[in-house]
Amino acid sequence: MGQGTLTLLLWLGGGAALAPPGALYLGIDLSTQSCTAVVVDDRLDVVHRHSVCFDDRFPWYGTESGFHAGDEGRATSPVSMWLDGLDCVLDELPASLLQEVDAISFSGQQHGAVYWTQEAVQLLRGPARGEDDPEFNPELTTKHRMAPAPRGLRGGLRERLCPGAFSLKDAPIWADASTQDQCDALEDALGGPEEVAKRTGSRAYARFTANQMAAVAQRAPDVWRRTSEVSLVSAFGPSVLCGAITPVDASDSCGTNVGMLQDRKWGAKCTEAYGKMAGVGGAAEFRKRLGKDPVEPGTRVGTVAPWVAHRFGFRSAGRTMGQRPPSVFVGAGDNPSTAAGLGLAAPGDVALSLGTSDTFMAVAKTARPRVEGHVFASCTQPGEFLALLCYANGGPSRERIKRDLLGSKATWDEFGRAIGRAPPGNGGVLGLELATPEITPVIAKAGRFFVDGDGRRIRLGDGQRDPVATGCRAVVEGRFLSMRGRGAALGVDATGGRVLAAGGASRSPEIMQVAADVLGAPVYAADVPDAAALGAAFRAAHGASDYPSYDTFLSAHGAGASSLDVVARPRHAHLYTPDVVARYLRLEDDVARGKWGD
Ligand code: XUL
Repeated sequence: MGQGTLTLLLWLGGGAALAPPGALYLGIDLSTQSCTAVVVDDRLDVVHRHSVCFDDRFPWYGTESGFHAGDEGRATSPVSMWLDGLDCVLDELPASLLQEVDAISFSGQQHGAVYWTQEAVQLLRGPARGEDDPEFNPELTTKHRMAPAPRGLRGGLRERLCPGAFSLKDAPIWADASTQDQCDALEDALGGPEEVAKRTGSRAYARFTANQMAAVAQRAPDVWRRTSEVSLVSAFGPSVLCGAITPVDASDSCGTNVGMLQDRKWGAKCTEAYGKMAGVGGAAEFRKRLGKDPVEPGTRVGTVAPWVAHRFGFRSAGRTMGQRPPSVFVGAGDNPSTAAGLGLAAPGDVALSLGTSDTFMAVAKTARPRVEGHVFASCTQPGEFLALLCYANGGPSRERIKRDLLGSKATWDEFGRAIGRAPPGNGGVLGLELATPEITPVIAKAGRFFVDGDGRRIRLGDGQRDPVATGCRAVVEGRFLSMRGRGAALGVDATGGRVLAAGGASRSPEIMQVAADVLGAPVYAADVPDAAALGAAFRAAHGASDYPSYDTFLSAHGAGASSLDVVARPRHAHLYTPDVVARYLRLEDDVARGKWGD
């Protein structure tokens, strides 16, 4: 009996229902660099994927890797660019698929947020029946977006919502490092970094949303005054589709420093501390802007609004008898959503995501928050957790060493071949490449830091036989050595388990071999590169099902971790001893403590 027949029988039989036959589920990832949609069918097989890269499609916004780096560590993305990305992705999905979509969920870059005005509620709601608004031209498609839309061109998400719905046109994002003062004030108010970590899952981090909000209040009183509510990116997408501001999930609320890890509400003590910061105007003012308390994973937060359904061709109530618009399930941060897409569930398995930022994570039944790293609520299993290390210098640092050593036109294949030329263990040479300031550990400035096997500082080119190979291998080995050393304390440990890899760099066999050797476990790769969007599609399908457990839901469909292929097995693990790991952590710590000078 084929899987399809089985699905149908189980569904008709009325047991723990698999997804209804013919149903489609849409996952959308609003990430730093792109907006990506993945559609899965009732067997959770991917039937379509589509991605819009912000820099390439909307060059007039002038972003690099999807954001603007400003002074003093600031980093923002234009909200209107996110709306254009969402608009394009939905507009370019085949209409025949959108018509069959039953449920939708989102993944969003963590920590970033949009600032809504009072007017947003009205603008989001749109015309009641979707089609009756003469002001807006529903025929306008994203084909028009091959160039900047002329002023007054109506019809798209941006034209409807910008500028009126937002008090801040450039949203602070996770790459922002400018709010250390707010972080210090929070830690002082609560009694130190450990206290903040115990409550919120992380010590105060500059990129976390509440610190960003307090900084906006201080720097731009007018913006703060006009802000009625703030939504994390993972709640922004659902709000646009539902035509109403929808709540955030408990996992993403843990990326704010004001969401409580254990009781999953906005925390009163933190709110009080923020309320006292310059410009905020008191705890009540701060609390008001956080909106509704976070909700548990799997919560249905609404249905697609009539005007959105009309614009993109989703099913809409009232057009045909008995037709229901797609349900929208609460979004989640991109890292938890990636874990969901990889089906990360078994103890011992860790997820390795190598994108703009590099992350290393594992699920946990109990939380062990520490001063370094993060613990978030799980986005799939109420009551469980996800421990995570995040490095800001993922893709950008590999990109920089590749460009500097191999030239601006060098491909990732050439980078891989260079790694392959240097021996595993790199003759003792260790390296740290920082294209931007780092968050794990916190390092305030970019730079290139290399030591030889005796811990002496070296410069690439001074005496190595093949400095290009040594440099490329050092940077890749270094990241995994750091993850192994720092992850163990947080409970993210691959030994004896598996490494489930995702993200751009997971496509390089050489990088994956280094991961297997250094982390000491076989590496499995998801055959879908867009694990965060896939996780969102899986979560939507699970939300629409009556399976209580996400993991049983995935395994009933033969999806998730069990379906991944092994891409590298440890071959040289014995070379990466605890001593090598300790040497690497020392290198990072020395740089973090400023021992390398300027
Ligand atoms: C996680 C973090 C990044 C962003 C990237 O804490 O800051 O991984 O989620 O989108």
